[in-house]
Amino acid sequence: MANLILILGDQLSPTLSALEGADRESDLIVMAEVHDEASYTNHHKKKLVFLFSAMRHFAQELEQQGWRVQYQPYHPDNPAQSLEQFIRAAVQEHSPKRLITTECGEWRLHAQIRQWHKILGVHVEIRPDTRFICSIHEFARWAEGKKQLRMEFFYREMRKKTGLLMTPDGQPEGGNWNYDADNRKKWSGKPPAPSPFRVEPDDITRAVIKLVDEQFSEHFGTTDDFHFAVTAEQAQQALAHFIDFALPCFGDYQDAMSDSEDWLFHAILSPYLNAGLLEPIDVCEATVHSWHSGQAPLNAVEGFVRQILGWREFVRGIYWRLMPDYAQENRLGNTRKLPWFYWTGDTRMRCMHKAIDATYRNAYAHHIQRLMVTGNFALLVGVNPEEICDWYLAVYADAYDWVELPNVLGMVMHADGGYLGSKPYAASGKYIQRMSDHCANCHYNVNKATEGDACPFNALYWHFIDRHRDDFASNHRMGMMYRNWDKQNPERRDALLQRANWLLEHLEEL
Ligand code: FAD
Ligand code: DLZ
Repeated sequence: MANLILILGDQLSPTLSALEGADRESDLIVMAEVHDEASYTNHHKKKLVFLFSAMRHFAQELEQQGWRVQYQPYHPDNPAQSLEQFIRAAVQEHSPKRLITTECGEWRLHAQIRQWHKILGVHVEIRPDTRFICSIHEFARWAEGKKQLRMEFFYREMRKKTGLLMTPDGQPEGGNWNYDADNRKKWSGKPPAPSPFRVEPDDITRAVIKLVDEQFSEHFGTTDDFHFAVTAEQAQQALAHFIDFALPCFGDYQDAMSDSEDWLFHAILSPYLNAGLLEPIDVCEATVHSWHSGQAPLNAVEGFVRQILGWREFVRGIYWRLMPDYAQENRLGNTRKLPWFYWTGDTRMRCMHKAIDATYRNAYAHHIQRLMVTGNFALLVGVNPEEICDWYLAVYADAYDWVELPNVLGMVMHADGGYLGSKPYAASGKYIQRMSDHCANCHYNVNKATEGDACPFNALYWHFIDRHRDDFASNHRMGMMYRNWDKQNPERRDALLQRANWLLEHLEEL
């Protein structure tokens, strides 16, 4: 036999580099659902259903296209409980010339695969993941010598490289690189938010739902109402649905939160992008096309393209540049345990309850919920970065280490000392009030700060500012916060710190 080609659960793309030049007759594609990958974190049940079902559909499509595929469905008694055991058995059975794979998205697994040539006695060829717009090497060249990295400058380079939203003479369309100033509207219920794209589970998905309910019953979340796309064709339909119904308002309400709507005008495409059912460049091009055809405004399309061409590529570059040391960073010295209500949603803080409850039901929360609600709270109370990172890795259908870690450790927790972001996204309840209608339905009063029924975010915000003076007072983007803090009279400051200390001691009761 010629080669074994390993395709991982998030590599479900016909364009995968591991498949380039492969021979359908002599090469064998291997894919496996294994216990170790399904349980290295408390993966949400819907994430497991999505990934196993998408893997099974992809294997079936490959076979229909004439590829030879060896596929291991999950069973608790499988002899191979890890990818390494599975590949060992495949190597023994087929004696391939080489094992070919595409670089994987997690340091943990990457480190294992890099040892396989020694342990398994097979030549292992690891190819670059060409689905990303910026390669690991290209990013490293861009980042070389810079003390801090700024997404905005990287994004401009990517705009120039791809020509997306660029005029023929090399200028940004509309004259600006960024239209964020137009993208901060509160949503008051109008225009109505579209329903998310839905696919009813087919036989394969129903079998996987049963499997996950039986074998992973202890995992977070629910399989109820599973409606994600599980094939590339369906993911394309999800993209078309987004462009038709949500993209025109994506920019305006990008930062909004709602007490009654889980998805608002977001794309809900990250699980598909990250598993390979959609390619980032195709998604960007499709949305730019909708601007050219007058279907969506520039602020929406530019804002959306920036998320994928900018943020998505940027965080991946940072991950591979700084791992494995990055995962150990804790520059703010946080030690607090993750409050238990992150797993139950059982808290009277309405915004937290809503974000966690949506996460439990959907394996999804939109960016602002992740950043400014659950993330902001973890930052303000000083949760240990490892614990909060593990929570984010577990609970979202789109979560993989390469994208989750920089977002949580860098963007939310500022644990990398500001390498990824110039200032922490710390905010009081006022921000949540400005961007949502949660506060009107909350047990706590957002207009109070020191009283027993005051919004916890308020005093906790000032406690964060006070306790991190040495870290942030000289940051010019934080100067105003420190001036505001110092301006308050000493009694008020004491009362705020007392309230915050009480809250920190009673977090589980909030
Ligand atoms: P939209 O809001 O419609 O955005 C469009 C696309 O842009 C997304 O599908 C995604 O591919 C990309 N994108 C947007 N923001 C980011 C970003 N900051 N980093 C990378 N890609 C981005 N995204 C993940 O894919 N996986 C994660 O594990 C993940 N963890 C996050 C944790 C935290 C604390 C925060 C603040 C953000 C995280 N993000 C993560 C980024 C972002 O929240 C999700 O990509 C987005 O919510 C997915 O929903 P959507 O497809 O509706 O996105
Ligand atoms: C996330 C995940 C899960 C839950 N299960 C599998 C699996 O059974 N088999 C597999 O090949 N991959 C799985 N994955 C994805 C990997 O854990 C890992 O996150 C990615 O392959 C990194 O690129």
